[in-house]
Amino acid sequence: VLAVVVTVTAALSVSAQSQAAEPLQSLVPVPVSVQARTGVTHSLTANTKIYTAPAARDVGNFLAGVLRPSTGYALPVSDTTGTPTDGISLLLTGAPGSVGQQGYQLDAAAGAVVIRANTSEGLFAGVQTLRQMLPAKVEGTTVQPGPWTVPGALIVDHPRFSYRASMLDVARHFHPVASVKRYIDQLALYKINYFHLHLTDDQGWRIQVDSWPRLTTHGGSTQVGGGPGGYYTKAQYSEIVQYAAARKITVIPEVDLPGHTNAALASYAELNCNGQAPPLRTDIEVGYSSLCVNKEITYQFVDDVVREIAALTPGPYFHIGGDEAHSTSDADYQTFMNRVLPIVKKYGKTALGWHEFVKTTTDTATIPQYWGTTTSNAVVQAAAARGHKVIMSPANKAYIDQKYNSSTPLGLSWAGLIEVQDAYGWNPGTHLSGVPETAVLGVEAPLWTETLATSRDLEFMAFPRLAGHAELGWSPWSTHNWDSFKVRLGAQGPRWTTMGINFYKSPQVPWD
Ligand code: TNX
Repeated sequence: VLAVVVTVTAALSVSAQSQAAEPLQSLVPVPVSVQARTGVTHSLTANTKIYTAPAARDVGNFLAGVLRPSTGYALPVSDTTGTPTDGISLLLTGAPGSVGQQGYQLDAAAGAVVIRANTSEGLFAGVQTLRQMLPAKVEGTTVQPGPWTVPGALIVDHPRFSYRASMLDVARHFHPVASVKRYIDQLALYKINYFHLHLTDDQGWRIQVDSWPRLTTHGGSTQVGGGPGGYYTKAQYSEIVQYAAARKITVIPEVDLPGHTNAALASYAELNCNGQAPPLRTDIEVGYSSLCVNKEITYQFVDDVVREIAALTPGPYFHIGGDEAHSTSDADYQTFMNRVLPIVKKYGKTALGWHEFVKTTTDTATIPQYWGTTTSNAVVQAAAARGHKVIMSPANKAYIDQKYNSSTPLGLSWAGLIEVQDAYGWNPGTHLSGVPETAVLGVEAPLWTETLATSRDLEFMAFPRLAGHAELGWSPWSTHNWDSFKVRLGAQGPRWTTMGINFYKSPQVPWD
């Protein structure tokens, strides 16, 4: 009995003590360096002002947009060219060199919070850290009682990899613009800076192409399970691109070719080798469809599609798919890519593709996305040796559409059951033999939607694993530690609850 009493007392005093320091120990992704200013705090008040370098006004407005609803404060945003001694400043001067193009320094002192970076992207990353230093209720959409206290600290931080992404499949189940924006908001929380949009597949074509209108009017008219499907108009796609850009996220459109094309083949008979349009498909088979490699119209089609979508896409990348082309012969696949990769280049974009496409090219500007389940892959290893950068999405680790365990109600399981610790337990810089860290562009977590129809479904599969992949992409490997991560992850729970995120309450995580 005595022992129990002592233990409880100790536990209470630890948690009481850790109240003030807690946010600094709860950051995801964990920063490169955090020095607590012991005994120092900074409080937001009704008089707090936000000051920004003129070129970072948008980041200041974003921060004000996060803080105003819950604090109820006015938080006026104004330009500064100096170093204010009050409020929150977002400055493009004076950052240490180590923060590079995407990192930041955050100095929280009693008088002022000052974030410095070399770019507005860096400031935006610093703002995400500041959000996590405030109480979880700061994420509320209605006025909450304070106090709004930030622990005193000096944080210097930058990412391990420049590319940190998630993919959303809007083809298997269509996800409307509002759902896509909601997901983009969630990516921004964890410093993810690319959003890969899987726009086409066997079950649906989701982006308007003026020169081939039936792609959407017919090819977009259904989805897995036979529901009504849908598609984005060009204006809606641009709205998504702009919304992401305001969160320092670059959109990468994917048009999956030459397989995964039943929706296109069903929309235009002339794209089929036999001249006959197949019916639309609402099942989840893969590997049965292929564009007709030996018809010239196929390349007119690809040219039109790439031209129209590239014109709406300010980012540097265009993803051409290339996966599971099981009904395209190897020779045809080679012929097809030899024609298609130059089209992507002609419209000013760098080609990304699922890793198998890289066997067809020696252009080291192109980027394979590894999605296999083994730790050695000859095609990708050879590409890395030639000088290609590789995106790491090993399906048995990074696929956030896979079930957590055998009773997970949503998701698939072909790549394995992936609990939170499994998702976190790999090193992108050593995972694939012959693909050293220097050859890795970054990490991407794909969210396929054969079984996912709503935002609640997306969230249940993405959270909490997405936060782990974000940390694998951002934080130095020297900080990698499951016991530390699971506690920091548990501290995200109240934030997600406040934001209405439907997350999986994994028993592996000590949820706050
Ligand atoms: C494989 S991964 C696919 C997708 C499926 C996914 C489901 C890849 C490049 N292709 O077509 O949606 O598995 O997990």
